[in-house]
Amino acid sequence: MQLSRYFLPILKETPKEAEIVSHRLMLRAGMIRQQAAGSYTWLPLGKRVLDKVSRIIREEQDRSGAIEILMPTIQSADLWRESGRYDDYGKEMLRIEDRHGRDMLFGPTNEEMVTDIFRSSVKTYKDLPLNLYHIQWKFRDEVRPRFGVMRSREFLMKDAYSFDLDYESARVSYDRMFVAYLRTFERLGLKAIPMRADTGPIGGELSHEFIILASTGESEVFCHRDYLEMATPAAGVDFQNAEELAAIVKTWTTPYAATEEMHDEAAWAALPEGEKLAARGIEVGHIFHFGTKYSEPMGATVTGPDGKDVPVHMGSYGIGPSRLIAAIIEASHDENGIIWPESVAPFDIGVVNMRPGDAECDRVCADIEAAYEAAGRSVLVDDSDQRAGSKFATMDLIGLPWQVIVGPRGVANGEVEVKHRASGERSVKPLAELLAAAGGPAA
Ligand code: 5CA
Repeated sequence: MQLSRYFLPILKETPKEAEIVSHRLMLRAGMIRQQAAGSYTWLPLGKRVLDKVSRIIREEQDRSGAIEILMPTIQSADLWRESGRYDDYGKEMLRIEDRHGRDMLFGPTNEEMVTDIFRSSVKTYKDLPLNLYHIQWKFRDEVRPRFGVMRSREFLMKDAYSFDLDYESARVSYDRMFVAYLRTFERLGLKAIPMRADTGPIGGELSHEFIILASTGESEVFCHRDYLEMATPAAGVDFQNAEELAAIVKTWTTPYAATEEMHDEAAWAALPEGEKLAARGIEVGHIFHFGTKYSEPMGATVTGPDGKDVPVHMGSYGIGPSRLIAAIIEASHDENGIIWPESVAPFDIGVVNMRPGDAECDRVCADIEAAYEAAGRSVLVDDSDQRAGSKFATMDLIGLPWQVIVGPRGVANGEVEVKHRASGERSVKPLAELLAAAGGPAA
């Protein structure tokens, strides 16, 4: 992609309204644009990251056996009257009336709708377990939308819903998502710590929040230092093996970890001082087991092996891809800009053409782009006529993992300069070597 043909509205000034670094950098790097309080357009650079994050989430959901659907954003109030949540949900719910005077709402979550889908087609325990998920926009009329996409009113959520015959099998479904979440966050370059959490308006008695430690986090959290060193389950984990899943969950829930609402002062006091980690954190995922809270009032039953009809046991599992992007930036940036983990970078490589219009420089940039694109790696070529300093600043700001600098003197010698954004290391490479390495690491 040539920058001259792209849409990358970089801001030179630091936006005053942005209180935290991720919000500032997302605005400055032309990733998002505010449309109204708590609502954002995803500009091309931001959209690429959002798609990459969603793809990783999707791959790990699929690997665990969950099945993707897509439910509408606008829901009928009648479903929520059945569960009793229509009145309970309060002002956070955006209520809408259609032309026939019917009460509708913009979905803040989908427990009722998915329960309705389930009850209309699943009748027997033989079709269980089942886990349906979607990645869809939600709206919550937050009292205080803030920090950009970290706490917005319209935001993207991956929400999965599990259905099981009884409590024991529902626990296995919970463990399956728990393990899928550990893998998902690791692939996003994050260290997420599962913490016992309050269930709020979703309900139920068992719940974990997945928390990224960051000084700008909204929650106060308390955990054992051991979490910082724990190894994430490998890709080969067997999601059909209940014992294997339970063992992983046990390892990850045994050391102390709790959010402020669930904090146990006595258990905390019993920990040796050097093992305590009290910090602030960002909630990037939240999983719930709530049994028959929705299936019972909504009549979502299955016929069990004994021929009796029983309400299904359910859980729900949320991740916020839009919030995650802000969390990744909070965890990975420096004074010059964003430092993307390779797995979610909007482009893999940024090429800086130091003299656009120079036939040799243009040709070398085009060759690099073609070689890497052919190997499935994306390239953004800065072919603008900005000053060199401004081009370097833009590359650092948008945080692509690798930068390749193409100037007339180097090109005359058959060389380019390669910079690794995270370490800042630079090296001069023969062009032939760089082209040969397409498909492998760029340096
Ligand atoms: N139905 C359940 C699980 S599917 C649910 O709604 N859970 S939740 O309320 O905890 O939200 C799930 C995830 O969505 C959160 O962990 C967070 O990552 C994201 N999220 C929630 N509210 C917002 C918001 N206002 N802005 C951005 N992301 C949000």
